[in-house]
Amino acid sequence: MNIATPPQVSTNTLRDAIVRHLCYSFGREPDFAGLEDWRMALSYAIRDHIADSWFRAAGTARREGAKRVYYLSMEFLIGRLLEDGIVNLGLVDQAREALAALGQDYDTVLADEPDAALGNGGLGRLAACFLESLSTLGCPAYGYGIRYEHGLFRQSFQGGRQIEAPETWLLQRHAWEFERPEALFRIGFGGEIEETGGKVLWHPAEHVDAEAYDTPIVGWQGKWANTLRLWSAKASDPFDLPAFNRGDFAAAAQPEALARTISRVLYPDDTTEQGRELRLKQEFFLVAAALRDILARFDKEHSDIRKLPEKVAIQLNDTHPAVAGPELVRILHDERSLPFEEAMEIARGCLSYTNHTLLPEALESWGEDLFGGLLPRHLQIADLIDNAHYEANPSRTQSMRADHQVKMGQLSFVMAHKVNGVSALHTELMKETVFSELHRLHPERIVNQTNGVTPRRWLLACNPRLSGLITETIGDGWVADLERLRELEPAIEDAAWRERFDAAKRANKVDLSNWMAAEQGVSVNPDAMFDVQIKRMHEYKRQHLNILETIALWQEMKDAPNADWTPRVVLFAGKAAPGYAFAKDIIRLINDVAAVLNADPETGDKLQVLFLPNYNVTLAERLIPAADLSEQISTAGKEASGTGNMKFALNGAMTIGTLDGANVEIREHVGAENFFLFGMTASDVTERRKVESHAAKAIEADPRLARALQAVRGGTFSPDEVDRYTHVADNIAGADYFLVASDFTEYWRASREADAAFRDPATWIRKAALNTARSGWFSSDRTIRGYMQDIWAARSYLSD
Ligand code: F58
Repeated sequence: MNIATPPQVSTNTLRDAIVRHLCYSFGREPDFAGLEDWRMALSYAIRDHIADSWFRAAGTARREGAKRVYYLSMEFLIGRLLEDGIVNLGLVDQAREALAALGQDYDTVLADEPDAALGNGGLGRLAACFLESLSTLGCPAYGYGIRYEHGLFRQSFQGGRQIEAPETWLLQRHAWEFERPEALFRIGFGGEIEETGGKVLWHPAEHVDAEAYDTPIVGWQGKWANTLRLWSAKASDPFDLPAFNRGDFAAAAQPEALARTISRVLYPDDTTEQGRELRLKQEFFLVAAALRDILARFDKEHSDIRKLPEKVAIQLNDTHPAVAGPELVRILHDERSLPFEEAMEIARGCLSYTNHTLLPEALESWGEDLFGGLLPRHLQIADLIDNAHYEANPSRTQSMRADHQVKMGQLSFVMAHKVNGVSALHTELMKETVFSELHRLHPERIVNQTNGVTPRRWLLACNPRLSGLITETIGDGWVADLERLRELEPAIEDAAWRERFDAAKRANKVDLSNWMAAEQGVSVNPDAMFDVQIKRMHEYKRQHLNILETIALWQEMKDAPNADWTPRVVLFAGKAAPGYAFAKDIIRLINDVAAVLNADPETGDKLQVLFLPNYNVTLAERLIPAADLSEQISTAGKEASGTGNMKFALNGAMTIGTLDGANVEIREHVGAENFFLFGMTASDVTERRKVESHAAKAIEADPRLARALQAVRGGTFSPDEVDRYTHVADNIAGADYFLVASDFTEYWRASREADAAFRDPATWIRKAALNTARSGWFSSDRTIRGYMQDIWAARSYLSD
């Protein structure tokens, strides 16, 4: 099947389309148009081309009766879409020129788009990269998620403390979605089970409607586009007329308000118990709507439900959509009358599950009262699944239904034909820890699919200087075949080429410095090493290790201010879950340290610290191309993969990191000599935890660490409240579960190695460039090919 590349679009054609949309889609004459009008008009002009490719792709999939991949995820962290669309259609020059001809600045117009933050972090961003790769590869697929009215909260700082405000991406006009009032499903909750004549019927007590909104996601060169279908909750019976007639207007509007709560807000990764019921409702809402939609599409094209696994692959993005197992069995058994065993087999043939964490607190489990109250039939089915699994595997000792809980990880495992981890190390640890028994019983089920990132957004679009240089050197084949970056290696041996590589990095750093001066009022030295840690705030990610080392460095600088220090700008960004007090304290500590260090006349030109507020996809796109050093310093065994680590390496930053997650594979690819390794391995970590007073011993052995901790404890950074950080120092010196103290000395050593390397630009630039040249394997195209082959048995409908 050959799908033609879309026709080339000239600047004039695009300009006319923009004006046409401005006038006739938005009713605005060019002379009176504001920035948002221009952004919307350009988006619509681009969207027209995406839609053409979308229709062609859907037509091909229908005609061919193609197997579809369905990616079920509670999160899609898509960020802005306009630049993505323009870049993938190859229309950057035309769009820039068309806008210029209309008196508008391309970058300003693009920057007007809200950043859709429908995700917490890596898991949600991975889902977005996967959609783009699925389209690039021409694999027929749908992403299914929830159309949250409010995405991840907006973060600001007051007195250094995190303040959360609601995120309102839908308040600005959004160009990309198509409302589908005809794709509407009624979703039930609660109620009773009735057993009559050997049949079981579920009579829910409460109903909510799920309405679809479709966003096309276009792949590289516009050859294919898939659909992101997000569900919005509406009241089945929106208006209580009797209440209105009684004059009780608040009660009359209540059904609508209650129903909408389900898709009102994205759950932040939180440690609190509150709102657990609503979260489960959201999960079932997504799953039930998606499965009904999937089956409706299947029924249109095929008649034998037993063929479902041949035509439908459903990927569960973590356990959040795990109730898809029982729900699919319920539909097949209760509604379509298949025998229970067969229903289970068919469901398993369709389902597969990705695990993203081994942290015990993040493995979902639901109390049976809550679960059974909301989903009474699903609780029964979970028991039936568990019993069937036990009967088939009598040596089993652990049940997914122990302790009055429904354990979603185990349920997902049992209901999936494949279960995957997201890096080689993580997958091995899955086999050894959380899923050890299930792995023994089903040794063929766990497979690895190391994460990847889309090179279109994370190199081509976000770093035009570097991607321009790459294309000039090796042509543009790398964009769809990222491993071709290896072809850069001969050029890297050429000093003149290295200078150009360095000039691109330096210009990116100047851009970032200017932006920080304008936005944060802080001016930094663009010749300093830009040392960047950007990710969710979590103890296992150890931002506190980074700030402790920075404090120790500052103290040494003050001891010898005239020594030959490598100037550093230490940049942080990341949000803490609103209920995660310790993570919020670390943010405040970093801000307090920044205030003291940045004001120190003795060291201010050599060491600066900045915590940039409201980390999101757009900020990542700004920071990553400008980074010299990428901080990937999690406690070994805790970071499932990481994907930021890949983006940095791809953009020519060196990593300082532990042997955790995909760092292990990044180091193997870029070469050990081009990676600053430090710290304990996952098995060292297990051993070290057994050592009595391990933190105290580490502190005793390292006076630098002792002094830095003392400064934190003694109020050096909180003179107005001396004991503000006592508990942080106590934590590190005490239980120190994440082994900050025990890894400190090695981290310090590796940081000084990085300093020394940075002082030798010729060597540094070569190493940085080799990181780019050897990161091609971390493309999400490679990851998706792996899923297509090993998990989904899905194929591409493109051939070139
Ligand atoms: C992340 N998980 C992993 N979870 O931490 C990271 O190592 C990995 O690279 C990435 O997934 C992709 O595989 C993650 O982002 C969440 O954000 C959850 C969202 C729902 C609540 C619990 C956290």
